[in-house]
Amino acid sequence: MTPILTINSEVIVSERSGYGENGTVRVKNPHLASMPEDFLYHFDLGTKTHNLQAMFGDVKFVCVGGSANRMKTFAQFMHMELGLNGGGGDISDICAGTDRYSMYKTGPVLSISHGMGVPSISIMLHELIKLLHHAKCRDVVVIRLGTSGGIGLDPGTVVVTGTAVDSFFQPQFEQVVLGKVITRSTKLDKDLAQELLNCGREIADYLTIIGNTMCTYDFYEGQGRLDGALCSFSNEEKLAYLKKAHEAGVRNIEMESTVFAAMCHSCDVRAAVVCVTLLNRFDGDQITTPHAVLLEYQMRPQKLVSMFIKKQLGLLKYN
Ligand code: R2B
Ligand code: URA
Repeated sequence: MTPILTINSEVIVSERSGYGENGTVRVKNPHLASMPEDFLYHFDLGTKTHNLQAMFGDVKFVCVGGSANRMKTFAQFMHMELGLNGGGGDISDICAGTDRYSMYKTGPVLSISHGMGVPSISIMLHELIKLLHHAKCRDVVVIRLGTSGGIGLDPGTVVVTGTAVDSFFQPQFEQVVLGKVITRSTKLDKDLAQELLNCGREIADYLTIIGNTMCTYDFYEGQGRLDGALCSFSNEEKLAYLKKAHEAGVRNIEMESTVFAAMCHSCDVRAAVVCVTLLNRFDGDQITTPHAVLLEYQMRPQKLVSMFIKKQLGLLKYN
């Protein structure tokens, strides 16, 4: 492993050491190979109890998002878009044995919910990456579809993340491991982001841009909101921080992108983040937009990603 940076704690290492064999997903854990069984507890799936290769070996696109309902809607939408609805029947939750996450599969597309925040998505990603590894999936793309607060953008704008940054606007994710801070790079796949942007540009109904996404550990004070149960700063301080974020290229704020980018990058998985903005944080903190409008906003990343998948599968032409 090659040291790449040192930031106020431990040496930071680049764990990227080339692609897995034949485009397979790498796990970076020497202990896994000697385990007689790997049970993915939060998915209620295991290497002894399930034939993971038969169930998931053909997966090419994994789409993840916070809400279980939204990811079910996405799976049903993709099922239609891929012309698979003739097969009939409802798409069932593969993780029905647990209520931690929901998972749906339609053709080569897996749709999984990850809950809110870094700890929740990180648990899901550990198990997802191992699942893709055990299933011997190849050339998989993982995309997070989400909601966010915009900075200087009209509500409803779709932001494809260029770089995921932390609350100090740094492209890194810090994790405490055995009492020490480990820092990982949050590099995302630039070509994939560009391809997604191109799809967004073909959809004329709303604006799609590439911008930096700031990931925070909290929705309220952590995102500079004045309307939480606690608030330790003034309106002026809040606006100054948001202005600084904007100057650093941040165009939206959400709560999962840094760990998502860091884990995918470390395991050689091509990854992207596509989030719609629900409000412009320069104008306020509360989300009071009518439910129907929010639902339409949430479909925007789904439509964009559906277009991308269909192009990749040759079901739609590239312009
Ligand atoms: C966006 O929206 C959620 C908070 O409302 C959080 O999961 C995120 O990243
Ligand atoms: N999600 C967030 O994390 N922040 C917002 O402002 C809106 C959605």
